[in-house]
Amino acid sequence: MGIINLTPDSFSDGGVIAGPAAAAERACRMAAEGADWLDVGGESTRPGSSPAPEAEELARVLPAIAAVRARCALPLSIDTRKPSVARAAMAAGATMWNDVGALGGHGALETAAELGCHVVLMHMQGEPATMQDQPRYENVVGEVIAFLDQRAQAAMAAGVARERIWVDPGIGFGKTLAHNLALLCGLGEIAALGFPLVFGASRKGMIRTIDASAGEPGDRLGGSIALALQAARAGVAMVRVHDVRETVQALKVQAALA
Ligand code: HH2
Repeated sequence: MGIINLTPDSFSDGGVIAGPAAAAERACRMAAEGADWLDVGGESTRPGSSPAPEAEELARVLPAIAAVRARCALPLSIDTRKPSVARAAMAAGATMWNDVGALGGHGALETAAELGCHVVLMHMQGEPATMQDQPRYENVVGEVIAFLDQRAQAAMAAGVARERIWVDPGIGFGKTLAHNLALLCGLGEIAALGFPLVFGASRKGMIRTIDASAGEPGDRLGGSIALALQAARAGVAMVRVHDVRETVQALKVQAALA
């Protein structure tokens, strides 16, 4: 899954994709590089970020989705916590709702059921503004599994079809390095819930915590690929990445070695 951020403030690529034409250009490139899905986002959820106003988020993502749709046939996901944005994105051609809030927002479950789209339910402890202040768990893998299970059950009870549900442990969302590493080791247990797993660690801060020389997010390609390969070995169905070409190449080589 290739990331297309239309945000001025995303942690790694804020402001890089400046509008619909640039989004379509990036989408075509990612399609040629081997992406299977594209995830369009108009609100940063990096640690310390503030929510984007709805009108702003819509103005960022809708023209971009239309421009991407016009040039590229790949299925599109919308990365949003707002039901209104998800609804508008589906009307514009997206077919997946990637919600870092796991459909916890007001009316989100009902909207997802009504839209009939794929949903990604992601685990986050706290809110982006403060989630990295002091993340705490007794048993991070167990707590993430219990949360994802509860959200999947709630989605199904609201009418979301089981086969449309994906789950994601939410690397870096209210987690220390130790928590993230424990989740990587626990991916097999999370997969045992029976839903396909999405995994996103591309360019994230855990790589800098391991390698202090990787201060800039753009300097974290090696770590991003190492994490994507480990996730794929553990059975993850989809890795969410900024660097599609390099990740696809690494995954192909790993598959050939198996
Ligand atoms: N990570 C980010 C955003 N959305 N969605 C899922 N399902 N899983 C993730 O790990 C995930 C996500 C954060 O990364 P990015 O979009 O690059 O940054 P920002 O939130 O600053 O726009």
